Amino acid sequence: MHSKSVTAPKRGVKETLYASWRLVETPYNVPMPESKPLVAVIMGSKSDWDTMRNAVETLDELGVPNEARVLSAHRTPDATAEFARGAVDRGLRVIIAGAGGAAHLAGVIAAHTWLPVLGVPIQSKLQGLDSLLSTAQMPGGIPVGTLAIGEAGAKNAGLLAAAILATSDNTIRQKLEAFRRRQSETVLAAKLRR
Ligand code: RP5
Repeated sequence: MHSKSVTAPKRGVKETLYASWRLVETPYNVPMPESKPLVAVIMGSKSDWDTMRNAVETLDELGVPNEARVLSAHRTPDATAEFARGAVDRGLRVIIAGAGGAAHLAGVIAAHTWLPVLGVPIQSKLQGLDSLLSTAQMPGGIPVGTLAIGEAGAKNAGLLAAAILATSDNTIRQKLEAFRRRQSETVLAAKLRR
C-alpha cells in the first residue's frame, strides 16, 4: 500500500492520539490535517475506494475540507455507530456513505445522527441493483439521500454535499457556481466529427 508521511500541525497529546490516523496519507485514508473536515466520505470496504475517490476528488476540487475512511456496517458495527454518534461534535456537516451488495452502511450511519447522509450504491456482482435498493429503501423517519450507482453517484454525492454547504458558505457557493459554468462551457464547446 502506498503511504506518505505528511507534516503534523502542533497538537496536544490527546489530539495527536485521536488524529493520528489522519496524519498518514494512504489511498484509503485521505487526510486534510490543515482544515477541519466538513464532509466525511465513508465506505464499507477498501475495494470501494476506486468509486468513492470520485466523491473525494470532487470535494477537493471545490475546496471542501473532507476526510475519508473505511467503516463497515457489518464488519465494524461498533466503530461505525461511534463515528456516526460523534460526527456532529467533530464539526462534520454532511456524511457520504458508499457500500455495495447488502448495502446497509448509509442507513446505519443515518440511524445514529441527524446530519444529512448521502448514500452511494457501489457497482456489485448484481450490477449495483442490490446496493441501490438496500441504500434507497429506508423506512420513513430515517432518510438517506441516495445517488446513482457507481462513479457518477460518488461524484454527484460530492457535488450535493457541496451544494448543501453552499447554502450557508459563500466561498463554496462561488466554487460550485464556477464548476457549473465550466461544465456548461465544456459541453457547449464540444465538436463532433462527421
Ligand atoms: C460491502 O461489501 C462493501 O461496501 C463492498 O462494496 C462489498 C464487498 O466488500 P469486500 O468483500 O470487497 O471487502 O460491505
